[in-house]
Amino acid sequence: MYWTDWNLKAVLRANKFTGEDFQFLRNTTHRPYDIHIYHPLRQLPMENPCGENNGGCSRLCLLSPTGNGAVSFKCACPDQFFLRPDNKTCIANCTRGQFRCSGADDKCIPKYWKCDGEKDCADGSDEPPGDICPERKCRPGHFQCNDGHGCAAATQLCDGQNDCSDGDQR
Ligand SMILES: [Ca+2]
Ligand SMILES: [Ca+2]
Repeated sequence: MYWTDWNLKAVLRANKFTGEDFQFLRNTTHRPYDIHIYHPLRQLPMENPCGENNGGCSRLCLLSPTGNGAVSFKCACPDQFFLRPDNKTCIANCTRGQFRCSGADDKCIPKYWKCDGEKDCADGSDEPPGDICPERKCRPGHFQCNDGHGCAAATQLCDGQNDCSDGDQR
């Protein structure tokens, strides 16, 4: 038998016939409200179309009943992403003020994170090697003015104060 105890703040178990094998399964910080049982015998036998390769979905694979007992699925995307017409792949919905990371890590970052000296995309595409980024003179994470000298913190961007000699601050 398994139960929750509000005084002990724990999930417990014991033999339901003899009371033996009393055991703390887990101590909890708060009073545990209920417990859920997951066991293969409690599951309806079914094929899991999301089980292999995430159903071919790039992000979320959601199961849904069909009505005739079979299970269907559809791909879905988190917030700030939209589903491509292939109904499988999610694309980051980047705005003009954002930079799109390439590679498998399709996400949007603020444009000024590009060439800011810190790797923000998993594949580092925001900090490309070679001469694409101007030489860094500012601290990592700071905006570097186009003149190559001035630096501005994120809080100084577009705040109405000109912190670059050329006035360039996106
Ligand atoms: Ca960066
Ligand atoms: Ca400013």
